[in-house]
Amino acid sequence: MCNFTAAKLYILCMDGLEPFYGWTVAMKWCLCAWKKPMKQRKIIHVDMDAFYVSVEELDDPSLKGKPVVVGHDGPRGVVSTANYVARKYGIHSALPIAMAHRLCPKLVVVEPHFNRYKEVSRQVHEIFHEYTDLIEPLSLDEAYLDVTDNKRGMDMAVDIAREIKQKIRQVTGLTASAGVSYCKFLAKVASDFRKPDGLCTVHPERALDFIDNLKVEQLWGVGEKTAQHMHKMGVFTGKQLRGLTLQQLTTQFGKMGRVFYNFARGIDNRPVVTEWVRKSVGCERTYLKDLTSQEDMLAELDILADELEGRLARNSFKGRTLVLKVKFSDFQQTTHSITENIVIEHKDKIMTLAKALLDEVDFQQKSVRLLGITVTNPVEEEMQRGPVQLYIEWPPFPQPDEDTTQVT
Ligand code: TTP
Ligand code: MG
Repeated sequence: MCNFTAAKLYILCMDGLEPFYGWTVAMKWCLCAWKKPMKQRKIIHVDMDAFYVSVEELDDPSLKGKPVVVGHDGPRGVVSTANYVARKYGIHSALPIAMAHRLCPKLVVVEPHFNRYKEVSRQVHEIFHEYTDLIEPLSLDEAYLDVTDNKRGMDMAVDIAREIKQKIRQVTGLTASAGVSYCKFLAKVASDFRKPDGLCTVHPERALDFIDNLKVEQLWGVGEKTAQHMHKMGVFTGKQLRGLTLQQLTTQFGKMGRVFYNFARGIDNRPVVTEWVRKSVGCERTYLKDLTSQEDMLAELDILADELEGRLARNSFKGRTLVLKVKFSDFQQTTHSITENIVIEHKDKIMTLAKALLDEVDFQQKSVRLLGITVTNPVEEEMQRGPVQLYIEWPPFPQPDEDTTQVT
């Protein structure tokens, strides 16, 4: 990307900040860009294919070719992941195992072996480290790699991605899919594009065409609720999203509106963050028997609040927002949140807020299978231990707060 274009993009991204701050930083950055050519970033997103279940097939080859899921085979069990044979029957992660059995009577259910998954994940990370130390793990089977300045001095990120895939196969016997682009969101979408065993590159010049054809659901931060909201506005694709003004988007989606505005234009300057920053602490329980009375729910919330207080203390986590998650017997779920001026750390406070949030829930006479409470919205000092940023200091990136409740 030429410096001038990059500078323009930067200013575009800054325009919601305090005008003085935004322009001062932008001018400083322009001067730096003038002196020093800015490299376009090269990001790879690697995602193992049907991870848990592929490890199980590796360890028990008799499973190969059969429809298999990993999960606890009980009335309350849910599918952790399904192999590609089972997916043909419409079986997917988070589906109740009982329903999966109905969709595919020959289904094999395997109990999870988390230590094995961790071991394989470590092997995969050793391979990543042969190329770069700028690795952001998203889960055991997924990570972003910034390979702009890689250890091998390789020019083409796609060559690195190809080598990494080959090595993963040699070392672990498993396949991974990889996406390559100049930013995280496009690399992630690309890794999903040709799964399994896929490799897909989104070149900067092709980014807008690629985005045009994406469904809004494929954008980072667009969960079910936001997608429905967009659909109601007649927006289904990246191209249609680009047709909305910044003001329209921020009016409808708050701070995430700016993120969507930028994504629709192929702008995503989130750095690859090597140091993990905790953004929430929470706990949840799925009940063996659905809860029907307010009294039972409060009793369970009391237990959760106790546990949450302990977890907050153990993690030295200080946050100001409490999120209540309620999953109903029909698997619909709702989240309600409340933000305080002070840090939420003690059980009494948690319970007062949780009760108030429970009062807001519209149960529609449904019983409850899961309750969860989470403290999010970390206070500044927590964030300051923060992420390692690359190249330039960007303004803080807003988090999606509407759809996603992170329960850790
Ligand atoms: P994913 O990468 O989402 O799924 P996957 O690797 O099984 O399949 P894909 O080929 O589509 O990438 O998740 C990685 C692992 O995380 C998955 O193997 C099991 C676990 N997991 C759960 O336990 N519950 C879930 O709801 C999801 C989505 C994943
Ligand atoms: Mg995966």
